[in-house]
Amino acid sequence: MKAKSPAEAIDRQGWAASVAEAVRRGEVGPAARLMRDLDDEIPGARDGRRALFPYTGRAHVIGITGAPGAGKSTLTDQLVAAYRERGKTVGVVAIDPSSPFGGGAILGDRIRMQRHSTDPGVFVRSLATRGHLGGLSRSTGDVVDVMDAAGKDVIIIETVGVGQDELDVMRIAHTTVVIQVPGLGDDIQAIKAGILEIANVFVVNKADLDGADTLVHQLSAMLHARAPREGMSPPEIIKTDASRGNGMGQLMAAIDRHREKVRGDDWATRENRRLERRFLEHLRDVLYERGRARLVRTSYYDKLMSALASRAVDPYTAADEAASKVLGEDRERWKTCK
Ligand SMILES: Nc1nc2c(ncn2[C@@H]2O[C@H](COP(=O)(O)OP(=O)(O)O)[C@@H](O)[C@H]2O)c(=O)[nH]1
Ligand SMILES: [Mg+2]
Repeated sequence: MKAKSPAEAIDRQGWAASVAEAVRRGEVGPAARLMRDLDDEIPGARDGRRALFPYTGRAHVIGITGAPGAGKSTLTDQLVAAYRERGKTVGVVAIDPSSPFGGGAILGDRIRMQRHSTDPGVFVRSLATRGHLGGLSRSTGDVVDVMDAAGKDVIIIETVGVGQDELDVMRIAHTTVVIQVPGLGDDIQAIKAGILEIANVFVVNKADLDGADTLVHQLSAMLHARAPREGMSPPEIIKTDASRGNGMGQLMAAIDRHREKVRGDDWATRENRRLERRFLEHLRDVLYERGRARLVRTSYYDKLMSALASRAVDPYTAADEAASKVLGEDRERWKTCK
């Protein structure tokens, strides 16, 4: 980026402060624009994010995951309604399986969410999975921060239900809800190992269909068979029929109980660890981007690539040496080429 003149810098700070103020007052336009600019990685949006950050950390963030078709959107919509009835304001981050130009699934979700669109207590934002590494969790974290600073009490993240990005995204949530549905045969096998580790509440949705009780029993047996983590009771299992809104009260109560549990003694430590993890994720990206940019411009890089091509060096040694070079470590370590 070009160096900014002092006047420009002051301007930008002034702009960021006014955006932050508008977002905190709950103005929808500035919040929506900031979310969009952060998702598009517009450099100026970072100033807005910086100005907002001190006002984040209040909302309870709920992640909802489960296979496509399990009823995540239906359940999210019902939860929004139920929280609104309790007077809570809600943000929804819907992670979209298709490109922004796609159709189908998103359109259905939009129509479903429509009934909340005129409610100032609800903010819905969808994010496209563009398949970029780490980008999804960054965008999700950014959007959650903006909604949090805007004063939303509860923020629900609805994920796609497939892919590795999923786990990173779910780590942003304080309470992770994993949805299972009966009738998929050997469903338990379909639970991803990582998801099991991060599930705080299980929902057996479509409880109106056959096999719901069997699934509850299977899940319960599986959860009790696992070695319990220090002082943690196994996740609760709640039956819902999201299409009719049944079970929402029980689900909210289970989420509340989990919330109370995590807001206990270790809350500050956990939150600090969460922030550290987020910092380290970005550090990884930033170091890689900058290091790579710095490296590829050098003649050293060309030499290293030639050495690699002739198999004089293996990719691991080459990467190790290149890292030493970028980090300005001892020249002795650049054994392959100088
Ligand atoms: N029978 C039944 N169908 C449901 C229930 N919840 C959702 N559905 C239906 O399942 C389909 C997929 O729901 P959707 O919320 O889009 O799933 P998502 O892909 O996980 O977001 C839709 O046709 C819903 O109407 C339920 O509790 N019972
Ligand atoms: Mg959906």
